Amino acid sequence: MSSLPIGIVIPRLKTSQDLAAHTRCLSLQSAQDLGAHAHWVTDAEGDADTLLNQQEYAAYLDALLAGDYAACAQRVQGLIDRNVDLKALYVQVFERSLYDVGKRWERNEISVATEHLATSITESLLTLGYPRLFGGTHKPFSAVVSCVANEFHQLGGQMVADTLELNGWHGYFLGPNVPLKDLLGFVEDKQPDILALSISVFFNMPALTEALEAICARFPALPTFIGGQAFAWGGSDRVNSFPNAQVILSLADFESRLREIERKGCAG
Ligand code: B12
Repeated sequence: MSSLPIGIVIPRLKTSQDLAAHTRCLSLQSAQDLGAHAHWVTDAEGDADTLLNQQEYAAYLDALLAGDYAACAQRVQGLIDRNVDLKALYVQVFERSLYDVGKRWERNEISVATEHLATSITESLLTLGYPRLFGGTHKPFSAVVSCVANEFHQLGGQMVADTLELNGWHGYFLGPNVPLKDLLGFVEDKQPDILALSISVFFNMPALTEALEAICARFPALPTFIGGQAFAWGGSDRVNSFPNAQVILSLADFESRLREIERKGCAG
């Protein structure tokens, strides 16, 4: 633990007790997992108010929890009109608010119905950025994005697919709960440059491992990136041990990998 740059990765944890509490509640298994979790700690808590200040964010979250689509859409459209970075919008507003929704649901402060409503409003809000997202020209690169079998959390995967489009890649997003044999068949058919998998709940790790075994056997040269909140509970070492598989937790790091692949593709 002593080699972990805590001051850098978890800037918003104020005391060592905060850190201990987070570590306890998540049963983090390694420094790498803790570093991974820092992504969610920093994005979901604290005052990440680059796009929205605390007051604006609180108003947005209240509107989301109240099911007030128009108020949320007005706030988001205002940001899009200011030409903000869509990834920042995704992380600082959509991801952050859904993590806050999740916390309230976990504490029984809101019903499943309210959580579903907030999620469905957020899914609709993504489309406000689509005129900008799909307006550009495409590079000759493509990716398949999918949730593993039994994984129903699809917004992270959708954001990954949108990040591909933002970067001029063609993204095929298959959505939630994709059976392994169908995923393999689709990859065979499309021959993408990369595969990206999303996993949110830790109990789906066996499905992910099974998928990686099959993917490595059938497509040994296919770079496969895996991300999602499940890694806050561990598992990244196991996933990284597969050839060509790599855990990537943020959209920014994912973009860096796209750049690398573009460079290699152009050079080769
Ligand atoms: C909405 C929601 C649901 C919805 C999902 C609907 C939908 N259309 O997606 C439904 C109702 C289906 C659901 C079900 C369940 N859920 Co739920 N859910 C949520 C909630 C509130 C929001 C999820 C979300 O969209 N987040 C926002 C997205 C944008 O964040 P993200 O997925 O982390 O993605 C970001 C990054 O991780 C990254 N990323 C993600 N994937 C990838 C992939 C790559 C390659 C890369 C580079 C990056 C990347 O990019 C994104 C942007 O930064 C979360 C709370 C939370 N903390 O997220 C709980 C949460 C994920 N759910 C949870 C649970 C427990 C469940 C259930 C087990 C509940 C139950 N008892 O039935 C089931 C499991 C269903 C299943 N088999 O999958 C827990 C998971 C905890 C754990 N131990 O794993 C959470 C954290 C809630 C909590 N606080 O306890 N849920």
